[in-house]
Amino acid sequence: MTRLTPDLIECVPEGKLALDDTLMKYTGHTMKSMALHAAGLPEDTDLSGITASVVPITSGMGIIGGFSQSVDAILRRLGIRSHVTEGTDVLGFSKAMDSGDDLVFMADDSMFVAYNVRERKYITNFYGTALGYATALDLASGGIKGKEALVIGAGFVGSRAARILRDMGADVIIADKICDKGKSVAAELGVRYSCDVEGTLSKNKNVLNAAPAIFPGRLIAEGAVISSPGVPHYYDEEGRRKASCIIHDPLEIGVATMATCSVAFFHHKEDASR
Ligand code: PYL
Repeated sequence: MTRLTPDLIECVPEGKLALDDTLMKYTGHTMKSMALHAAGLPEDTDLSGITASVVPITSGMGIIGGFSQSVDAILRRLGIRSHVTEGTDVLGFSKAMDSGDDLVFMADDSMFVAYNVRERKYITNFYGTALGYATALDLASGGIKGKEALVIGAGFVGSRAARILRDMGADVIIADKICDKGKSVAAELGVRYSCDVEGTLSKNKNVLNAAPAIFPGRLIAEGAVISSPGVPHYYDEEGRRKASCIIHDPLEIGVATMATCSVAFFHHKEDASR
């Protein structure tokens, strides 16, 4: 998992990334409606009755400047009544409990969770990001069911995205530069795998790039739909020209989908996978 840096998220609180414009153009949804759709909730669900605390966590490599504020801003953009706790770590968590808030968001160096206090269930950012970007690929591709979908990266997000796309009915191929990693995830999921990341990428028009890797435009298939949560994120001019769309943001789609999946626990009692 690539650790975010303040420069990557500095635009998030003001919503300057124009993510909604990109998503509306390629998926017909806003970030909010796509996240609600991903979680199986009505796209006009009113989230203003939901409260959330965001707890800054100082452990390990410590606070990322702007991280809690970005998460808070994304939740507010969904209509959730959110705030960043005054205290950090356990003090912050205790204040979140005392506030009676419905959801608690907190991240250390290894895990970022949204905890639904009343249902006592959590959603990870790995799952929220995988579901959010798989949903974006499904929508932007005009429906991924019955189509080939390449997942690059068999890590925490890629392996979950491959499972989700498989369950959406896609013909999934998973490719990782560490061949055995892709092979074992493919075996677990019952999908195909490839050890030739670049060769497979150049042949696929529906791609979810969950790898911390940059691919030259010569490898991008003409008209490719690229759903790209991976950080660092960069496509050269040739890649941007050849792709029919490239969907990326540093934090928003993952956090928004974590939030809607956490809210969905109030509606569906079954556990979402994490
Ligand atoms: C959740 C992000 C998405 C990509 N990489 C993950 C990351 O950077 N995780 C570390 C988050 C640390 C947050 C810090 C704070 O400010 O509370 N503990």
